[in-house]
Amino acid sequence: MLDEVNRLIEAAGADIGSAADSRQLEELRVRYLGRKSQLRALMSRIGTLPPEERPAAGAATGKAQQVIQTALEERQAALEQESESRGMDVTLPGRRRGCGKRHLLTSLSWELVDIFRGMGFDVASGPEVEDEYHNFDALNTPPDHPARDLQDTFYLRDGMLLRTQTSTVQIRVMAHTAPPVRVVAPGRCYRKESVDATHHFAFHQLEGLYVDRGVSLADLKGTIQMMGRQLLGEQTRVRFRPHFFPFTEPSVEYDFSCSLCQGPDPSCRVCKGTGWIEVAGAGMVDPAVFEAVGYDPEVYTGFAFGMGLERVAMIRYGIDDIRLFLDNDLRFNRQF
Ligand code: 2NL
Repeated sequence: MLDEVNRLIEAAGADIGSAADSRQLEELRVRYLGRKSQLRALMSRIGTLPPEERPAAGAATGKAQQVIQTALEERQAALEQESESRGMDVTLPGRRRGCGKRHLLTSLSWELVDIFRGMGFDVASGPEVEDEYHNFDALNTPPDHPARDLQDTFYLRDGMLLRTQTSTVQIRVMAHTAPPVRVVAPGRCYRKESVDATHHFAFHQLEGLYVDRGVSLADLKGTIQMMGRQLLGEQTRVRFRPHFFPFTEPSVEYDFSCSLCQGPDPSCRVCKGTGWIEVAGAGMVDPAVFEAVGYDPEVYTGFAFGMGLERVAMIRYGIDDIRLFLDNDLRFNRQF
């Protein structure tokens, strides 16, 4: 019997020592100490032994129970320590969380807003879902104007549409503010365009408006000049070319001198050898627009200008595909 107990202790010790986790340990506890264990069987056989052998057998089985119990506890403690050191090293540096940043168009818009704030302009915003009055009628755009075509504008239910320019915001500002007004309106606009490298159905604009007594085309030119210098550098020159918009008269398109080659360079990829970069349009607010918002065109004059933020960003950073702005590809977004 004593030999059997010793063999049992040895076997249990070996099994417990190689148990890989606490689930295996629990199985071993049941096997070696449970009600159906060999040890229990030995214990219940003690009564059948000759009386003089019983004390030694009782002591041996009791000792075996203790030894196995201790071995189980020690192994459990060892396993716990092992898994702690494997699972968590408190000296490791923390996992870095990706940090977001502003989108290129947002920072450009903020930069432009800052430039215009510096010249005394306020900032305004308004709804992207507009009505035909604010988007077209008040801007002197007649019902048969091609811009109103179903092909060019996203129309919604109940005479609503997605604004095609942020002039809608300035109309709203003028409708509830007496002149003088100096305001810029950055924001998203929509046009029903087929998407390609230079066109997108969703784009961003910044428009500006200055109304007061005696505002002239020279003020417009000075303001655009100032923007160009701050945006592209002190050496930037501006030029106006005649154009047409329904909401301004006269109307112009304005160009900046090329920020890359600083002059006509036949091989320049930004200005295509002309020395000038076409930016956007502007003009003197048409008297019909003033009448729509209740300003007296005999008393007040004003200039307005617009620009596409994508266009400005493409010029400044040499971006060749407008689709990149809204793709949300981090490889692009992270660069700015
Ligand atoms: C462009 C040209 C322009 C305006 C926008 C405007 C606004 C009011 C009255 C009159 Cl409330 N005009 N805005 C005027 C001329 C041009 O935008 O190239 N945009 C991207």
